[in-house]
Amino acid sequence: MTYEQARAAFADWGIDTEAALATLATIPISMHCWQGDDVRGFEQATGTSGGGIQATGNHPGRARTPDELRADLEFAYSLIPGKHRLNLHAFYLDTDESPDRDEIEFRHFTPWLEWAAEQGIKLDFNPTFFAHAKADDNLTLSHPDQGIRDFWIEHGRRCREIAAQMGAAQGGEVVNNIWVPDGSKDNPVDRMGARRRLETSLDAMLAPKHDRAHLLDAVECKLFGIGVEAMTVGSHEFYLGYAIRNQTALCLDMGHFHPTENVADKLTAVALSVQDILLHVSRPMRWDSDHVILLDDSIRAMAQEIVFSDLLARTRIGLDFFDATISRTAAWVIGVRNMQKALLEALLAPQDRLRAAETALDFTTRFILTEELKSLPYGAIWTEFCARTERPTGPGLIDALNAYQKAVAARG
Ligand code: RNT
Ligand code: ZN
Repeated sequence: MTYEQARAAFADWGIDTEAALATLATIPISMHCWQGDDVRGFEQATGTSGGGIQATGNHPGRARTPDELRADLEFAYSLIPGKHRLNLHAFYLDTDESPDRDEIEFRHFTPWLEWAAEQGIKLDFNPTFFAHAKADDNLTLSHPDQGIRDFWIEHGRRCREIAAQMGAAQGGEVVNNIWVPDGSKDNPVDRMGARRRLETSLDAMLAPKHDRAHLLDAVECKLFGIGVEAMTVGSHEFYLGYAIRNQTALCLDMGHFHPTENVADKLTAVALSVQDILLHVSRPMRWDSDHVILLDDSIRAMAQEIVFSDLLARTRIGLDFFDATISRTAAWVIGVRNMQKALLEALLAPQDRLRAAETALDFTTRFILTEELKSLPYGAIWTEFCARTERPTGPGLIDALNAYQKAVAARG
């Protein structure tokens, strides 16, 4: 089907495909750097991330240096329509020095800034509270030892400073997302103590004021992780309350809830109390497994909630998955494009009609509508979106992805 035919099919439903394409082109996705190297970072040549997060698989081609990672990113962005962001973790610093986490500075990230400016890509940032000897007990900001807490508070402060400087350099907001692995494998007896310590540490970390135009702090909750099955200190209730009290953004990671929970449903509920929302779009399979996102119902529901509830301006869309069993660049490309496809489908929905049926309690019509809409020619609109920005679809995409994978497979 040609674009013009598809356009007419949507016009029959009162939908303007040009308007949908124009909106889609303005939505940046913050692509996570850590899919490129299995969450290893550049502090040490080997090692695992710890903190209950783990990439599994040993596919050839992992980026081993900042230059390799940047080359992979450039390739990935070249296959993704639109301009997007890069979400950088602190342990991806690019420097000949070996600063500890409580010693990092803006200058350790200058090569990233320069590269991003060249590419026309804006950076987001994250302190790294894992993959470090002082995090081996899965305790950082809530550690009973004041010295360890102070170490991580200093790391967090420095990351906020770095993110704010990035924002100033880029001329806009940088999201700085705070996730700590803190928790307990077995039933703790002092949950309150741990939570009070986390709160006090976060308060100390967030005390220095930065220009809101350059820095948006976010906090990320979690239900559980491997090794912290009994309690996560920074649970959903903890951070929801914290974000409301302190006016930070709240990060909702789709893998951080019970598998039967509908994370898309949470968006509007928290939006009544929290101004800014960060998403970690992910795909949990039985646990927080961080599979590459599919164009599945959970992603569609999330996109629909953002669009239908008019939350585009208040929601920063970041991705969070890491799969080392397939081409890492293909994982990025397909993941980001899936998020865009889901947004496109939401933008192409006849909202007024759906709402009218619901308001009239005509659930039969709403049901018929949602099911009939599934057969509309979204693919032709997506292909047009890609064609206009000279991005391949179909066999051309497969060839490009496979050729790059072949070229990086020789990396040791
Ligand atoms: C871990 C969190 C967190 C990390 C990244 C690497 O469960 O989802 O966002 O995945 O910070
Ligand atoms: Zn996450």
